[in-house]
Amino acid sequence: PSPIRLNDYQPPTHLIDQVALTFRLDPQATRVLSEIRFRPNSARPGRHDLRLDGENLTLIVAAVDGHPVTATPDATGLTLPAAMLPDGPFTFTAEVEIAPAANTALEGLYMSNGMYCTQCEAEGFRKITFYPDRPDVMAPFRVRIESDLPVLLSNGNPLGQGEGWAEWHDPWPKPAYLFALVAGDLLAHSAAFTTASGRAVALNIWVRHGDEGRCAYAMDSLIRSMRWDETAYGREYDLDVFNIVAVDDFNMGAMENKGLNIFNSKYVLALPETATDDDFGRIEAIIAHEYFHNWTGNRITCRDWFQLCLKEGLTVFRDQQFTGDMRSHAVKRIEDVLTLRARQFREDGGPLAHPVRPDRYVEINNFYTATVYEKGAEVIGMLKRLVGDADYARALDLYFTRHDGEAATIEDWLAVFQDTTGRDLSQFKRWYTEAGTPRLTVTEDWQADTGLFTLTFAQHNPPTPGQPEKGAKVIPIALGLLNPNGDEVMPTTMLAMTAMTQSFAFQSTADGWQQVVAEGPDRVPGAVSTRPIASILRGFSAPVLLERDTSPEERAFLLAHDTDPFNKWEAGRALAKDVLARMITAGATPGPDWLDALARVAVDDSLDPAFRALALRLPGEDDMAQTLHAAGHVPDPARIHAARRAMGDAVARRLAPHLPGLFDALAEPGPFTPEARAAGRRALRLAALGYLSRVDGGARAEAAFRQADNMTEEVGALACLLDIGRGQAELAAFESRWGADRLVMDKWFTLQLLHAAPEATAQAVERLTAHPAFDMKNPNRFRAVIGALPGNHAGFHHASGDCYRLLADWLLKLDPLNPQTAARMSTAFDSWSRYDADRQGMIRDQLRRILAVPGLSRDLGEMAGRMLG
Ligand code: BAL
Ligand code: ZN
Repeated sequence: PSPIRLNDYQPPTHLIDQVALTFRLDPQATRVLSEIRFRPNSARPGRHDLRLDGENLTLIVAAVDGHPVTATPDATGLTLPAAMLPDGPFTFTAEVEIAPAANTALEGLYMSNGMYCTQCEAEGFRKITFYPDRPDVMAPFRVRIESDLPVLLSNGNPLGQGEGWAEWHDPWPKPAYLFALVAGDLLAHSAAFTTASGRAVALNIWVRHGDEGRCAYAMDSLIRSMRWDETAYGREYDLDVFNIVAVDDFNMGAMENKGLNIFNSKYVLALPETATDDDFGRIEAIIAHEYFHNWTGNRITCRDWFQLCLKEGLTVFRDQQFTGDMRSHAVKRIEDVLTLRARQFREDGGPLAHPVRPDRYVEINNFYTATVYEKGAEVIGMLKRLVGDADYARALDLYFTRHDGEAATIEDWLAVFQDTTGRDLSQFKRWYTEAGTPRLTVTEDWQADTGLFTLTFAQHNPPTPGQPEKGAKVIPIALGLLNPNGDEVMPTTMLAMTAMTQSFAFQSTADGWQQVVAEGPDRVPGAVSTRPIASILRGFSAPVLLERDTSPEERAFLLAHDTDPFNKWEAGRALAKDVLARMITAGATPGPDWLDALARVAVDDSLDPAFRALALRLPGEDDMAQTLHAAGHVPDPARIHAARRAMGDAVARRLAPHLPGLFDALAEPGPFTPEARAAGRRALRLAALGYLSRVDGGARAEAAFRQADNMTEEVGALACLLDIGRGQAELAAFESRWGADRLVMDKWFTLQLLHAAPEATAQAVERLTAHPAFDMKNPNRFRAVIGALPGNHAGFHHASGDCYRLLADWLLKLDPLNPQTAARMSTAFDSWSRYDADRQGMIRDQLRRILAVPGLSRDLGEMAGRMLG
């Protein structure tokens, strides 16, 4: 199929003033009655046909102002010729039939465990009824649901309900992708919220019977999110009710439908004994994310799907700010950068690279990517750093007032910053339109006689598919300077790089170190000083690959002294990656300097335990493959695996004297609480247990598994045992304890795959997919096994190629049922060009095999085609 292009955008021919829908629910034959009040759009002068999208719909009857429509639908919709449409407003009515029980793609109206639910973003509404299914057509909706099920929900406020029916009205004009409907035998966990201006809001989290006791943390997160958006952004909730529904079968994490968020149950349900600290953290973040969409996404939506980052980048940025405020900004930043590098840098460096605002797509579902979401958030962070907090706040206020109720574009977004600050953002806009991760190199110059310290940066913007050449980007570089004694002598200063090569000079003055004009009359006479140590790109101020020729001593110095927590961690990370790279490529062994530096961090009680846990985490194998490839090596997965294990053993031996004390001292007294302080202590305790298991043969981990009273420690101890090749009895005990709990069993599946030995990974896939509890129709379970496979880097890339074949087999099995999830999982193949010719050939063979299958979905076809290039 030919791609849809941004440049071809045309405003809609018709707008909608009002939608009324009636659903007569039935698993095999649901009837959807629609009454849509259209009017011609003055932005498209003249008379136009009206194109209505519609897929897999059986049209029973349709009419315009009561006159039957004779046109017949085609495979993608129905065209009402201009000649049969009145000149002014008119009402289109239709009755269609759909079969929710047969809908395994989980787009449109479908069923999950006897419950009806919808997923309409991006283009699912066209599977419900004929409609202009595009985000720039916004309308208020009235919905009537008829069903015997006890709980019947839709968007907006309840209008009324009776035996077998309920009616809802959403007064806020919205695009069809924000429509939602739920019907089921559900129970609510309820609470109340009063907005800053005094509106009483009923809050409900709807779940299946038996799950109502697992909603407290999600509700608490929702209430904190609602309050935070009022104080941080001045945004209040705008309906009388806010409903959340948890559903087991869901393609995404959650969906921000107006007033009726639908969530993957994984991101709602949590008890200490069933959910890990990471689960609690994700629940808090995703509840916040979906809630924040109420303003950034719903009240102001996207003009077209090319603008997806307008709502997603901004909403991710907002949820990152929220988590930082709730927990720790330093830890959150490190975690976000780890994710960015693992997912987005990988994407940006391969065949799937695309701009934050893509300019073409075949299937929009394939663009819910790390680039649109995570890099989209980074771009907003850079904008905020460049204009400063006060101007960012003023620009956001203008955005909310200027575009409320509209479907906006990235141009609109940048215009509010230009209008607020007077800055020209045309160069900055390249971050939205050009793909690829810039490489930033830095060289230092020190003039002892003048005391002038100069940093010269050069940016290189590598070619990406369809974009061979690129201009200079605006790169905010946060810089601090330290004296050799470890004192900070210049606090964080934001440098704005705008040229391909640019120098910044600094000098010690009576007021400390300052940026100076290197050449020119306003140069300050230099005071006698010593060469400073630069802390560059503090807080990871731009999503670039910083290439700096630094000595291990300087890195160790920054690890010990940097006042910027991100760069302190980054220095340790860079040291570890250097050591590991030498182990992989030159057979080196870790030297005492690095091991001692790591040990000092591990036992430094002045540091946040969560930070120490992150510092103790070794670089991942995929990360090392990416790094080695970027440095011009061909990564060998088996060597990377062996070296990383040897590195872990060396760390364990060096830390051994400290580990039992660390492990014991970090035991949390009293009952489990999910808050960040306790979670950070558990993270460090488990990091210690991981290394301890390598020296004590797993004795402590076995005891910790038996004694665990929370899932974090239960699954953490089990992972320690599997990591050293033990834990079979514990796996069996875990299964017999949790066999009936789908969410917990997902962890059981994933753990076994992640910890399978490289040569046994293919067998693990075969064994786990043959397990009676493996259900490919449940996206969580499919992701828990097949989606986890690339996380075992050495296993997935085993020289036999067995796992490549298995992944392709499973993608082809899933594709006819659920193309969206199949396409998402196929990205495991996107890193093929890093590896040796044999592996490249085997992966490309699998991609060709996929492409050759008749009837392949548009989703998987587009992905396989792009990966092959
Ligand atoms: N809009 C799709 C799910 C999310 O990003 O919130
Ligand atoms: Zn979102």
